[in-house]
Amino acid sequence: MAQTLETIPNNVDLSSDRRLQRALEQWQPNFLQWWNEVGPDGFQSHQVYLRTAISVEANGWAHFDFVKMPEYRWGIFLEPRDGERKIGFGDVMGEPVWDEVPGEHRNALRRIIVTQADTEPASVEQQRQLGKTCPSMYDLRNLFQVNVEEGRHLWAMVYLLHRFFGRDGREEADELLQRRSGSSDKPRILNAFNEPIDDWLSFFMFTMFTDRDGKYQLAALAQSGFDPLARTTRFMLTEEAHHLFVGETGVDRIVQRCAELMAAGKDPAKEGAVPFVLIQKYINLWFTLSLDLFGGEVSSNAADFFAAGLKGRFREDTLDEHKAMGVNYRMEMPEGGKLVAQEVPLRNAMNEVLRDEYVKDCQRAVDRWNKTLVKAGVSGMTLRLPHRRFHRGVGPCAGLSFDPDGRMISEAEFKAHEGAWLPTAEDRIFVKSLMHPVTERGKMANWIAPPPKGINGMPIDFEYVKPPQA
Ligand code: BYC
Ligand code: FE
Ligand code: FE
Repeated sequence: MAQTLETIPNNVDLSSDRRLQRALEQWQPNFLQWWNEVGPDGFQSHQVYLRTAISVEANGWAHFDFVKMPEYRWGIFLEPRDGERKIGFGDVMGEPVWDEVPGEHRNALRRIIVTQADTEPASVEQQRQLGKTCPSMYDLRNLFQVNVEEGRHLWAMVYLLHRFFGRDGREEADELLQRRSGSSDKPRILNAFNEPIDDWLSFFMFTMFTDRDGKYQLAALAQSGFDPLARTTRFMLTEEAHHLFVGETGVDRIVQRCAELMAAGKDPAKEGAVPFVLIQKYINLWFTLSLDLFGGEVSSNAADFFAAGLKGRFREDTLDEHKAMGVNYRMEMPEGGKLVAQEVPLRNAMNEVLRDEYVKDCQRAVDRWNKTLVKAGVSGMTLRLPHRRFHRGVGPCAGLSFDPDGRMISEAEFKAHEGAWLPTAEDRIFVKSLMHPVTERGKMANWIAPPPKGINGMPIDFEYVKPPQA
Protein backbone atom coordinates (compact mmCIF):
# COMPACT_ATOMS: atom_id res chain seq x y z
CA MET A 1 0.00 0.00 0.00
CA ALA A 2 1.40 3.33 -1.01
CA GLN A 3 1.91 5.65 1.91
CA THR A 4 0.92 9.04 0.57
CA LEU A 5 1.21 12.36 2.38
CA GLU A 6 -2.35 12.04 3.61
CA THR A 7 -1.73 8.66 5.23
CA ILE A 8 -1.77 10.03 8.74
CA PRO A 9 -5.38 11.10 9.24
CA ASN A 10 -5.50 13.92 11.78
CA ASN A 11 -7.33 16.93 13.08
CA VAL A 12 -4.17 18.73 14.21
CA ASP A 13 -3.37 20.38 10.88
CA LEU A 14 -0.33 18.18 10.49
CA SER A 15 0.40 19.40 6.96
CA SER A 16 1.12 22.89 8.28
CA ASP A 17 4.11 21.58 10.25
CA ARG A 18 6.28 19.87 7.66
CA ARG A 19 9.05 18.95 10.08
CA LEU A 20 6.68 17.19 12.43
CA GLN A 21 4.86 15.55 9.55
CA ARG A 22 8.12 14.23 8.16
CA ALA A 23 9.22 12.93 11.54
CA LEU A 24 5.94 11.06 12.02
CA GLU A 25 6.10 9.73 8.48
CA GLN A 26 9.49 8.32 9.32
CA TRP A 27 8.12 6.67 12.42
CA GLN A 28 5.13 5.25 10.53
CA PRO A 29 6.94 2.45 8.63
CA ASN A 30 8.57 1.39 11.89
CA PHE A 31 5.15 1.23 13.48
CA LEU A 32 3.87 -0.90 10.60
CA GLN A 33 6.87 -3.17 10.84
CA TRP A 34 6.20 -3.55 14.56
CA TRP A 35 2.52 -4.27 13.85
CA ASN A 36 3.40 -6.92 11.30
CA GLU A 37 5.96 -8.53 13.58
CA VAL A 38 4.08 -8.65 16.86
CA GLY A 39 0.49 -7.68 16.00
CA PRO A 40 -2.33 -10.26 15.55
CA ASP A 41 -0.65 -13.43 14.30
CA GLY A 42 -2.16 -15.08 11.24
CA PHE A 43 -4.82 -12.46 10.48
CA GLN A 44 -2.99 -9.62 8.80
CA SER A 45 -4.58 -10.25 5.40
CA HIS A 46 -8.10 -10.96 6.66
CA GLN A 47 -10.84 -8.40 6.04
CA VAL A 48 -12.16 -7.27 9.40
CA TYR A 49 -15.34 -5.29 10.03
CA LEU A 50 -13.75 -2.44 11.97
CA ARG A 51 -14.65 0.94 13.29
CA THR A 52 -12.19 3.69 12.35
CA ALA A 53 -12.04 7.09 14.01
CA ILE A 54 -12.41 9.74 11.33
CA SER A 55 -13.20 12.85 13.40
CA VAL A 56 -14.02 13.76 16.99
CA GLU A 57 -17.63 14.88 16.48
CA ALA A 58 -19.89 13.19 18.99
CA ASN A 59 -22.18 11.64 16.42
CA GLY A 60 -20.21 10.44 13.48
CA TRP A 61 -16.59 10.00 14.52
CA ALA A 62 -16.74 6.33 13.77
CA HIS A 63 -16.77 4.76 10.36
CA PHE A 64 -17.44 0.99 10.00
CA ASP A 65 -16.07 -1.00 7.09
CA PHE A 66 -14.04 -4.05 6.12
CA VAL A 67 -10.32 -3.37 6.42
CA LYS A 68 -7.13 -5.39 6.45
CA MET A 69 -5.56 -4.51 9.76
CA PRO A 70 -2.19 -3.29 8.41
CA GLU A 71 -4.21 -0.86 6.27
CA TYR A 72 -6.16 0.52 9.22
CA ARG A 73 -6.00 4.33 9.13
CA TRP A 74 -4.44 5.06 12.49
CA GLY A 75 -5.06 8.75 13.02
CA ILE A 76 -4.26 11.58 15.41
CA PHE A 77 -7.39 13.09 16.92
CA LEU A 78 -7.58 15.61 19.72
CA GLU A 79 -10.75 17.12 21.10
CA PRO A 80 -11.04 20.68 19.81
CA ARG A 81 -9.20 23.36 21.71
CA ASP A 82 -11.31 25.43 24.04
CA GLY A 83 -9.38 28.69 24.26
CA GLU A 84 -10.93 29.47 27.63
CA ARG A 85 -9.92 26.36 29.54
CA LYS A 86 -8.32 26.94 32.95
CA ILE A 87 -6.35 24.50 35.08
CA GLY A 88 -8.87 22.96 37.44
CA PHE A 89 -6.82 21.84 40.45
CA GLY A 90 -3.57 22.00 42.35
CA ASP A 91 -1.37 24.97 43.16
CA VAL A 92 -1.83 26.42 39.69
CA MET A 93 -5.60 26.22 39.75
CA GLY A 94 -7.32 28.96 37.75
CA GLU A 95 -4.36 29.68 35.50
CA PRO A 96 -4.84 29.20 31.76
CA VAL A 97 -3.96 25.70 30.52
CA TRP A 98 -0.64 25.26 28.71
CA ASP A 99 -0.46 24.72 24.96
CA GLU A 100 3.23 23.94 25.23
CA VAL A 101 5.17 21.99 27.85
CA PRO A 102 6.37 24.20 30.73
CA GLY A 103 10.11 23.64 31.16
CA GLU A 104 9.82 22.71 34.83
CA HIS A 105 7.32 19.94 34.07
CA ARG A 106 9.03 18.53 31.04
CA ASN A 107 10.49 15.45 32.73
CA ALA A 108 7.36 14.59 34.67
CA LEU A 109 5.12 14.95 31.63
CA ARG A 110 7.46 12.96 29.48
CA ARG A 111 7.47 10.20 32.05
CA ILE A 112 3.67 10.14 32.36
CA ILE A 113 3.20 10.12 28.59
CA VAL A 114 5.81 7.41 28.03
CA THR A 115 4.29 5.22 30.76
CA GLN A 116 0.84 5.62 29.25
CA ALA A 117 2.16 5.06 25.72
CA ASP A 118 4.05 1.90 26.67
CA THR A 119 0.91 0.07 27.77
CA GLU A 120 -0.78 0.44 24.38
CA PRO A 121 1.60 -1.60 22.17
CA ALA A 122 2.24 -3.94 25.11
CA SER A 123 -1.39 -5.07 25.11
CA VAL A 124 -1.30 -5.77 21.37
CA GLU A 125 1.78 -7.94 21.89
CA GLN A 126 0.17 -9.77 24.80
CA GLN A 127 -2.89 -10.60 22.73
CA ARG A 128 -1.22 -11.52 19.48
CA GLN A 129 -1.93 -15.28 19.53
CA LEU A 130 -5.57 -15.08 20.62
CA GLY A 131 -7.11 -14.92 17.15
CA LYS A 132 -6.24 -18.56 16.61
CA THR A 133 -8.52 -19.73 19.41
CA CYS A 134 -11.42 -17.27 19.14
CA PRO A 135 -14.74 -18.42 20.62
CA SER A 136 -16.68 -16.80 17.75
CA MET A 137 -16.31 -14.52 14.78
CA TYR A 138 -18.01 -11.78 16.79
CA ASP A 139 -15.36 -12.05 19.50
CA LEU A 140 -12.57 -12.29 16.95
CA ARG A 141 -13.69 -8.99 15.49
CA ASN A 142 -13.87 -7.38 18.92
CA LEU A 143 -10.34 -8.54 19.74
CA PHE A 144 -9.06 -6.92 16.56
CA GLN A 145 -11.05 -3.74 17.22
CA VAL A 146 -9.38 -3.46 20.60
CA ASN A 147 -5.97 -4.18 19.05
CA VAL A 148 -6.16 -1.54 16.31
CA GLU A 149 -7.45 1.04 18.76
CA GLU A 150 -4.60 0.36 21.18
CA GLY A 151 -2.40 0.94 18.14
CA ARG A 152 -4.14 4.29 17.65
CA HIS A 153 -3.61 5.13 21.32
CA LEU A 154 0.09 4.59 20.73
CA TRP A 155 -0.13 7.03 17.82
CA ALA A 156 -1.88 9.54 20.07
CA MET A 157 0.97 9.45 22.60
CA VAL A 158 3.70 9.38 19.94
CA TYR A 159 2.22 12.52 18.42
CA LEU A 160 2.64 14.26 21.79
CA LEU A 161 6.21 13.01 22.12
CA HIS A 162 7.17 14.16 18.61
CA ARG A 163 5.33 17.44 18.75
CA PHE A 164 6.32 18.62 22.22
CA PHE A 165 9.47 16.83 23.37
CA GLY A 166 11.93 17.35 20.53
CA ARG A 167 14.75 14.91 20.15
CA ASP A 168 14.07 13.18 23.49
CA GLY A 169 10.51 12.61 22.41
CA ARG A 170 11.56 11.08 19.11
CA GLU A 171 13.93 8.74 20.93
CA GLU A 172 11.20 7.72 23.35
CA ALA A 173 8.88 7.07 20.39
CA ASP A 174 11.47 4.77 18.86
CA GLU A 175 11.97 2.91 22.12
CA LEU A 176 8.23 2.31 22.38
CA LEU A 177 8.60 0.04 19.36
CA GLN A 178 11.64 -1.70 20.80
CA ARG A 179 10.44 -2.84 24.21
CA ARG A 180 8.47 -6.10 24.18
CA SER A 181 5.88 -7.48 26.54
CA GLY A 182 7.36 -10.28 28.64
CA SER A 183 10.91 -9.77 27.36
CA SER A 184 13.64 -10.34 29.94
CA ASP A 185 15.88 -8.00 28.01
CA LYS A 186 13.59 -5.01 27.23
CA PRO A 187 10.30 -5.54 29.02
CA ARG A 188 7.33 -3.19 29.04
CA ILE A 189 7.34 -0.67 31.91
CA LEU A 190 4.41 -1.77 34.10
CA ASN A 191 4.09 -5.29 35.47
CA ALA A 192 0.63 -6.23 34.24
CA PHE A 193 1.76 -5.58 30.69
CA ASN A 194 4.38 -8.29 30.86
CA GLU A 195 1.91 -11.01 31.89
CA PRO A 196 0.91 -13.53 29.24
CA ILE A 197 -2.64 -13.34 27.83
CA ASP A 198 -2.84 -16.58 25.95
CA ASP A 199 -6.39 -17.67 26.62
CA TRP A 200 -9.69 -15.83 26.21
CA LEU A 201 -10.66 -15.95 29.86
CA SER A 202 -7.52 -13.90 30.53
CA PHE A 203 -8.36 -11.63 27.59
CA PHE A 204 -11.81 -10.79 28.96
CA MET A 205 -10.39 -10.33 32.47
CA PHE A 206 -7.70 -8.04 31.04
CA THR A 207 -10.14 -5.89 29.08
CA MET A 208 -12.41 -5.81 32.13
CA PHE A 209 -9.81 -5.00 34.78
CA THR A 210 -6.66 -3.72 33.08
CA ASP A 211 -8.26 -1.64 30.35
CA ARG A 212 -10.34 -0.19 33.18
CA ASP A 213 -7.18 1.08 34.86
CA GLY A 214 -6.63 2.78 31.50
CA LYS A 215 -10.01 4.45 31.82
CA TYR A 216 -9.15 5.92 35.24
CA GLN A 217 -5.61 6.95 34.32
CA LEU A 218 -6.86 8.58 31.12
CA ALA A 219 -9.65 10.32 33.03
CA ALA A 220 -7.07 11.73 35.48
CA LEU A 221 -4.92 12.90 32.57
CA ALA A 222 -7.98 14.36 30.84
CA GLN A 223 -7.91 16.97 33.64
CA SER A 224 -4.29 17.87 32.95
CA GLY A 225 -3.12 21.47 32.68
CA PHE A 226 -1.11 20.35 29.66
CA ASP A 227 -3.98 20.88 27.27
CA PRO A 228 -2.84 18.68 24.36
CA LEU A 229 -2.63 15.74 26.78
CA ALA A 230 -6.09 16.50 28.18
CA ARG A 231 -7.55 16.80 24.70
CA THR A 232 -6.03 13.62 23.36
CA THR A 233 -6.96 11.48 26.39
CA ARG A 234 -10.55 12.74 26.21
CA PHE A 235 -10.90 11.29 22.77
CA MET A 236 -9.12 8.07 23.73
CA LEU A 237 -11.73 7.57 26.44
CA THR A 238 -14.49 7.36 23.85
CA GLU A 239 -12.72 4.37 22.26
CA GLU A 240 -11.87 2.87 25.63
CA ALA A 241 -15.57 2.43 26.37
CA HIS A 242 -15.74 -0.35 23.80
CA HIS A 243 -12.77 -2.19 25.31
CA LEU A 244 -14.48 -2.13 28.69
CA PHE A 245 -17.69 -3.35 27.12
CA VAL A 246 -15.81 -6.28 25.57
CA GLY A 247 -14.31 -7.23 28.94
CA GLU A 248 -17.34 -6.79 31.15
CA THR A 249 -19.78 -8.54 28.79
CA GLY A 250 -17.21 -11.20 27.90
CA VAL A 251 -16.87 -12.25 31.54
CA ASP A 252 -20.65 -11.96 31.91
CA ARG A 253 -21.20 -14.39 29.04
CA ILE A 254 -18.73 -16.85 30.58
CA VAL A 255 -20.54 -16.55 33.92
CA GLN A 256 -23.86 -17.07 32.17
CA ARG A 257 -22.72 -20.24 30.43
CA CYS A 258 -21.26 -21.60 33.67
CA ALA A 259 -24.46 -20.71 35.55
CA GLU A 260 -26.76 -22.31 32.97
CA LEU A 261 -24.87 -25.59 33.27
CA MET A 262 -24.85 -25.49 37.07
CA ALA A 263 -28.57 -24.69 37.13
CA ALA A 264 -29.14 -27.74 34.94
CA GLY A 265 -27.31 -29.85 37.51
CA LYS A 266 -24.21 -30.26 35.38
CA ASP A 267 -20.54 -29.74 36.15
CA PRO A 268 -19.25 -26.94 33.88
CA ALA A 269 -15.73 -28.43 33.86
CA LYS A 270 -17.05 -31.73 32.49
CA GLU A 271 -19.12 -29.89 29.88
CA GLY A 272 -16.17 -27.98 28.48
CA ALA A 273 -17.06 -24.68 30.17
CA VAL A 274 -15.27 -22.59 32.78
CA PRO A 275 -16.10 -23.63 36.36
CA PHE A 276 -17.16 -21.03 38.89
CA VAL A 277 -14.01 -21.39 41.01
CA LEU A 278 -11.81 -20.69 38.02
CA ILE A 279 -13.73 -17.54 37.15
CA GLN A 280 -13.14 -16.39 40.74
CA LYS A 281 -9.42 -17.20 40.60
CA TYR A 282 -8.98 -15.26 37.37
CA ILE A 283 -10.83 -12.30 38.91
CA ASN A 284 -8.46 -12.49 41.89
CA LEU A 285 -5.46 -12.44 39.59
CA TRP A 286 -6.39 -9.71 37.12
CA PHE A 287 -8.06 -7.41 39.62
CA THR A 288 -4.96 -7.37 41.81
CA LEU A 289 -2.48 -7.06 38.94
CA SER A 290 -4.52 -4.08 37.80
CA LEU A 291 -4.66 -2.52 41.30
CA ASP A 292 -0.87 -2.31 41.15
CA LEU A 293 -1.11 -0.09 38.07
CA PHE A 294 -2.34 2.78 40.21
CA GLY A 295 1.06 2.99 41.95
CA GLY A 296 1.84 3.06 45.66
CA GLU A 297 -0.77 3.96 48.29
CA VAL A 298 1.41 6.83 49.43
CA SER A 299 3.21 8.55 46.60
CA SER A 300 5.14 11.80 46.50
CA ASN A 301 5.11 11.51 42.70
CA ALA A 302 1.33 11.57 42.75
CA ALA A 303 1.34 14.55 45.14
CA ASP A 304 3.73 16.45 42.86
CA PHE A 305 1.68 15.64 39.76
CA PHE A 306 -1.45 16.96 41.47
CA ALA A 307 0.18 20.10 42.90
CA ALA A 308 1.66 20.94 39.51
CA GLY A 309 -1.66 20.54 37.69
CA LEU A 310 -0.41 17.60 35.63
CA LYS A 311 -2.76 14.85 36.78
CA GLY A 312 -6.12 15.41 38.49
CA ARG A 313 -8.65 13.19 40.19
CA PHE A 314 -11.44 11.24 38.52
CA ARG A 315 -13.99 13.82 37.36
CA GLU A 316 -12.07 16.53 39.23
CA ASP A 317 -14.33 19.11 37.60
CA THR A 318 -17.34 17.73 39.49
CA LEU A 319 -15.69 17.85 42.95
CA ASP A 320 -16.35 20.58 45.54
CA GLU A 321 -12.79 21.62 46.12
CA HIS A 322 -9.68 21.32 44.01
CA LYS A 323 -6.70 22.00 46.24
CA ALA A 324 -6.69 18.85 48.37
CA MET A 325 -4.85 20.76 51.08
CA GLY A 326 -5.23 20.45 54.85
CA VAL A 327 -7.14 17.20 54.53
CA ASN A 328 -5.96 13.73 55.42
CA TYR A 329 -6.84 10.40 53.90
CA ARG A 330 -7.13 7.59 56.41
CA MET A 331 -5.80 4.21 55.44
CA GLU A 332 -4.65 1.04 57.13
CA MET A 333 -1.02 0.29 56.47
CA PRO A 334 1.05 -2.73 57.41
CA GLU A 335 3.66 -1.85 60.00
CA GLY A 336 5.75 -4.18 62.09
CA GLY A 337 3.62 -7.21 61.32
CA LYS A 338 0.21 -5.62 61.87
CA LEU A 339 -2.16 -3.13 60.30
CA VAL A 340 -2.03 0.39 61.66
CA ALA A 341 -4.43 3.21 60.80
CA GLN A 342 -2.59 6.18 59.37
CA GLU A 343 -3.49 9.67 58.30
CA VAL A 344 -1.87 10.57 55.00
CA PRO A 345 -2.01 14.06 53.47
CA LEU A 346 -4.62 13.79 50.72
CA ARG A 347 -2.25 14.83 47.95
CA ASN A 348 0.08 11.96 48.81
CA ALA A 349 -2.87 9.58 48.68
CA MET A 350 -3.94 10.50 45.13
CA ASN A 351 -3.11 7.04 43.76
CA GLU A 352 -5.36 5.52 46.41
CA VAL A 353 -8.12 8.05 45.74
CA LEU A 354 -8.13 7.06 42.06
CA ARG A 355 -7.97 3.38 43.03
CA ASP A 356 -11.10 3.91 45.17
CA GLU A 357 -13.07 5.02 42.11
CA TYR A 358 -11.74 2.07 40.16
CA VAL A 359 -12.68 -0.44 42.85
CA LYS A 360 -16.24 0.94 42.98
CA ASP A 361 -16.57 0.53 39.24
CA CYS A 362 -15.23 -3.05 39.37
CA GLN A 363 -17.68 -3.87 42.18
CA ARG A 364 -20.55 -2.61 40.02
CA ALA A 365 -19.53 -5.07 37.28
CA VAL A 366 -19.20 -7.96 39.76
CA ASP A 367 -22.70 -7.17 41.05
CA ARG A 368 -23.95 -7.44 37.50
CA TRP A 369 -22.29 -10.85 37.03
CA ASN A 370 -23.90 -12.00 40.27
CA LYS A 371 -27.29 -10.98 38.89
CA THR A 372 -26.54 -13.12 35.87
CA LEU A 373 -25.93 -16.09 38.17
CA VAL A 374 -29.24 -15.53 39.91
CA LYS A 375 -31.13 -15.04 36.66
CA ALA A 376 -29.79 -18.35 35.39
CA GLY A 377 -31.11 -20.03 38.53
CA VAL A 378 -27.97 -20.36 40.63
CA SER A 379 -28.35 -19.41 44.26
CA GLY A 380 -25.93 -19.26 47.16
CA MET A 381 -22.90 -18.55 44.99
CA THR A 382 -21.50 -15.10 44.45
CA LEU A 383 -18.40 -13.76 42.79
CA ARG A 384 -16.42 -11.17 44.67
CA LEU A 385 -13.49 -8.85 44.45
CA PRO A 386 -10.62 -9.81 46.73
CA HIS A 387 -9.46 -7.22 49.23
CA ARG A 388 -7.13 -4.63 47.79
CA ARG A 389 -4.29 -5.76 50.05
CA PHE A 390 -4.40 -9.26 48.56
CA HIS A 391 -1.66 -10.32 46.11
CA ARG A 392 -0.09 -6.90 45.63
CA GLY A 393 3.23 -6.29 43.93
CA VAL A 394 3.36 -2.51 44.35
CA GLY A 395 2.94 -0.39 47.49
CA PRO A 396 3.33 -1.18 51.22
CA CYS A 397 1.53 -4.53 50.93
CA ALA A 398 3.94 -5.83 48.32
CA GLY A 399 6.11 -8.62 49.64
CA LEU A 400 3.70 -9.31 52.53
CA SER A 401 0.97 -11.93 52.65
CA PHE A 402 -2.75 -11.23 52.92
CA ASP A 403 -5.77 -13.41 52.34
CA PRO A 404 -8.60 -12.35 49.97
CA ASP A 405 -10.35 -10.73 52.97
CA GLY A 406 -7.32 -8.53 53.54
CA ARG A 407 -6.18 -10.25 56.75
CA MET A 408 -2.45 -10.36 57.24
CA ILE A 409 -1.25 -13.96 57.22
CA SER A 410 2.07 -15.73 57.21
CA GLU A 411 3.85 -16.55 54.02
CA ALA A 412 3.41 -20.26 54.78
CA GLU A 413 -0.34 -19.77 55.12
CA PHE A 414 -0.42 -17.90 51.85
CA LYS A 415 1.53 -20.63 50.10
CA ALA A 416 -0.82 -23.25 51.50
CA HIS A 417 -3.84 -21.49 50.02
CA GLU A 418 -2.34 -19.94 46.93
CA GLY A 419 -3.67 -22.66 44.67
CA ALA A 420 -7.20 -22.07 45.92
CA TRP A 421 -7.00 -18.31 45.40
CA LEU A 422 -5.02 -17.86 42.21
CA PRO A 423 -4.84 -19.82 38.95
CA THR A 424 -2.46 -22.78 39.20
CA ALA A 425 -0.44 -24.23 36.34
CA GLU A 426 -3.12 -26.94 36.00
CA ASP A 427 -5.88 -24.34 35.91
CA ARG A 428 -4.14 -22.54 33.09
CA ILE A 429 -3.70 -25.79 31.19
CA PHE A 430 -7.37 -26.61 31.70
CA VAL A 431 -8.53 -23.18 30.51
CA LYS A 432 -6.28 -23.46 27.48
CA SER A 433 -7.69 -26.90 26.73
CA LEU A 434 -11.11 -25.27 26.26
CA MET A 435 -9.80 -22.86 23.65
CA HIS A 436 -10.66 -24.20 20.19
CA PRO A 437 -11.30 -21.79 17.36
CA VAL A 438 -14.95 -21.35 16.41
CA THR A 439 -15.21 -19.35 13.21
CA GLU A 440 -18.48 -20.53 11.69
CA ARG A 441 -20.88 -17.60 11.36
CA GLY A 442 -23.07 -17.19 14.43
CA LYS A 443 -21.57 -20.18 16.29
CA MET A 444 -20.19 -19.83 19.83
CA ALA A 445 -17.64 -21.91 21.72
CA ASN A 446 -19.20 -24.13 24.31
CA TRP A 447 -17.79 -22.14 27.24
CA ILE A 448 -19.41 -18.81 26.43
CA ALA A 449 -22.99 -17.62 25.97
CA PRO A 450 -23.84 -15.68 22.81
CA PRO A 451 -23.98 -11.89 23.06
CA PRO A 452 -27.44 -10.31 23.09
CA LYS A 453 -26.75 -8.45 19.85
CA GLY A 454 -24.17 -7.89 17.14
CA ILE A 455 -21.91 -4.94 16.36
CA ASN A 456 -23.19 -1.71 14.83
CA GLY A 457 -26.67 -3.10 14.26
CA MET A 458 -25.36 -6.14 12.40
CA PRO A 459 -26.73 -9.58 13.26
CA ILE A 460 -24.76 -11.87 15.57
CA ASP A 461 -24.15 -14.25 12.66
CA PHE A 462 -22.75 -11.52 10.44
CA GLU A 463 -19.45 -12.42 8.74
CA TYR A 464 -17.34 -10.03 10.84
CA VAL A 465 -14.02 -11.42 9.66
CA LYS A 466 -13.47 -12.61 6.09
CA PRO A 467 -10.53 -14.75 5.05
CA PRO A 468 -8.04 -13.33 2.52
CA GLN A 469 -9.35 -13.03 -1.09
CA ALA A 470 -12.93 -13.50 0.03
N1 BYC B 1 4.78 -1.72 37.81
O1 BYC B 1 5.23 6.72 43.38
P1 BYC B 1 4.69 5.41 42.89
C1 BYC B 1 -3.82 1.50 29.81
C2 BYC B 1 7.03 2.30 40.15
S1 BYC B 1 -3.43 1.29 31.46
C3 BYC B 1 6.09 -1.42 37.91
O2 BYC B 1 3.72 4.71 43.71
P2 BYC B 1 3.52 6.81 40.79
C4 BYC B 1 -4.11 0.29 29.01
C5 BYC B 1 7.05 3.76 39.80
O3 BYC B 1 7.43 3.95 38.44
C6 BYC B 1 -3.03 2.94 32.07
N2 BYC B 1 6.54 -0.33 38.55
O4 BYC B 1 4.14 5.54 41.43
C7 BYC B 1 -4.75 -0.78 29.57
C8 BYC B 1 8.05 4.31 40.77
O5 BYC B 1 9.36 4.06 40.29
P3 BYC B 1 10.63 4.96 40.75
C9 BYC B 1 -1.58 3.33 31.90
C10 BYC B 1 5.64 0.51 39.12
O6 BYC B 1 4.57 7.41 39.96
C11 BYC B 1 -4.99 -1.93 28.80
C12 BYC B 1 7.86 3.46 41.99
O7 BYC B 1 7.23 2.26 41.55
N3 BYC B 1 -1.41 4.70 32.22
O8 BYC B 1 -3.86 2.59 29.34
O9 BYC B 1 2.76 7.60 41.74
C13 BYC B 1 -4.60 -1.97 27.48
C14 BYC B 1 7.05 4.16 43.05
O10 BYC B 1 5.80 4.41 42.47
C15 BYC B 1 4.28 0.26 39.04
C16 BYC B 1 -0.69 5.17 33.28
O11 BYC B 1 -0.11 4.42 34.01
C17 BYC B 1 3.85 -0.93 38.36
N4 BYC B 1 2.55 -1.27 38.25
O12 BYC B 1 2.36 6.13 39.92
C18 BYC B 1 -3.95 -0.87 26.92
C19 BYC B 1 -0.68 6.67 33.48
N5 BYC B 1 3.63 1.23 39.68
O13 BYC B 1 10.31 6.36 40.36
C20 BYC B 1 -3.72 0.26 27.68
C21 BYC B 1 0.69 7.26 33.59
C22 BYC B 1 4.56 2.07 40.16
O14 BYC B 1 10.73 4.76 42.23
N6 BYC B 1 1.40 6.77 34.75
N7 BYC B 1 5.78 1.65 39.80
O15 BYC B 1 11.75 4.36 39.95
C23 BYC B 1 1.29 7.31 35.99
O16 BYC B 1 0.53 8.22 36.20
C24 BYC B 1 2.16 6.76 37.09
O17 BYC B 1 3.40 6.49 36.57
C25 BYC B 1 1.63 5.48 37.77
C26 BYC B 1 2.54 5.18 38.99
C27 BYC B 1 0.18 5.65 38.17
C28 BYC B 1 1.74 4.27 36.88
FE1 FE C 1 -5.56 2.22 25.15
FE1 FE D 1 -8.05 -0.12 25.92
